[in-house]
Amino acid sequence: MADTFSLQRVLETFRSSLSEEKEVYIKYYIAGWQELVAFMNSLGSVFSFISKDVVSKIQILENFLSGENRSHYVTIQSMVRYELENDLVDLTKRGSHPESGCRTLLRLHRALRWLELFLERLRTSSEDSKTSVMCSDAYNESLAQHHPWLIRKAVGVAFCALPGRDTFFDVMNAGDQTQVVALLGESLPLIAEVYQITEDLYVKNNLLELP
Ligand code: 1PW
Repeated sequence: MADTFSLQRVLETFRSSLSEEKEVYIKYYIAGWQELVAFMNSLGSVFSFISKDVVSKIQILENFLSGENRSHYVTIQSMVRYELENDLVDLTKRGSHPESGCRTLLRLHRALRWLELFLERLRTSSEDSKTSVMCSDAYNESLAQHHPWLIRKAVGVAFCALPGRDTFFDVMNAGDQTQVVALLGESLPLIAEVYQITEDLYVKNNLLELP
């Protein structure tokens, strides 16, 4: 992973994450998140508490990917099957498996929805739109419902410190605004598809409320 963010690379990693059978490769899913962390870090230190949590979630999943049971952690589908069949998930309250792959990935999955909503707003925004408003609208519509008051407050403060729309487009490193908008138009359906496949899997297995 390079230090500078590139929207193009995010697109490529999410594209690589879908198998022909429409399963989601965990390796590329977290690679996509690593790119997004680089992006958050380029936005300044107010985002560091947000990226820290994402980094620790990525780390938990990476440990599974390189651990002795790694053959079960190739796709999100195989992970869910394996962890459920072997009682490795705390289903109703936190117990002996507080850091299962299923509950860890669920946190990233919820955040991905926020990202999707935000990027869609950015794509269709006009020059006078405010990034902080787009960010918090997307957040309130998605992730906020899963966060306690204190986190919602802290996230709100971070959003206020976001750079303006022009800077945002620059940081994406994908050419002028027209090109960024085009690339967003291309990448959003992919992110949405990865999100929806994961969502359907979690619904089917009744995993959307994992503690
Ligand atoms: C501008 C681009 C940024 C894109 C990334 C957005 C990610 C937003 C994640 C917000 C994290 C806020 C601080 C941490 C909260 C955790 O309590 C929470 N984690 C997440 C990812 O929502 C829940 O994890 P937990 O406490 O149940 O382990």
